[in-house]
Amino acid sequence: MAEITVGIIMGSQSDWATMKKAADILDELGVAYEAKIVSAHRTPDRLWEYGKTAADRGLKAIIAGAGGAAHLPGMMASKTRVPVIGVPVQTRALSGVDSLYSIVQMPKGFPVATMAIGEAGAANAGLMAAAILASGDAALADRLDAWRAALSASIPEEPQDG
Ligand code: RP5
Repeated sequence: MAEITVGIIMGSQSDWATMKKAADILDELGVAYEAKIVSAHRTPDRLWEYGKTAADRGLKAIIAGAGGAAHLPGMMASKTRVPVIGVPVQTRALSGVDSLYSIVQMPKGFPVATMAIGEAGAANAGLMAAAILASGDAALADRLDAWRAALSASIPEEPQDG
């Protein structure tokens, strides 16, 4: 079985519908990952343990999604040197602007690579994790190049009616 190099973590089961878009991309690109519920507020000890062991377990990127007062990506970045890619989950009350601001405004020293709000951000997080891994994995680099070329090829030159 392929070594797990990407961790997808999220604050709640309710985030999975969004975060699955990251998992789908990793599946398409043949990247092994794990998906876990790790809440900054509800399971802080789980968060700490995950961050403490992430590098030694061989993780090369962590995709962290949360909504509202979304502290998970930033707290994870404070606990591990493994690059953290943050996904602001869209909320009902503030449409995810709360999540975005919570994730993007990190103080100097502990960066979180922050994606767009919602499903597009989650999919891009998968692509970003793959791009990080591709710098040391030629076969994955080829698969990522092919994925990007296929996307470009799927865009028509002219708009169609209807
Ligand atoms: C955050 O609160 C989670 O990341 C989720 O986006 C949000 C709502 O969680 P639930 O109340 O649906 O569990 O911690």
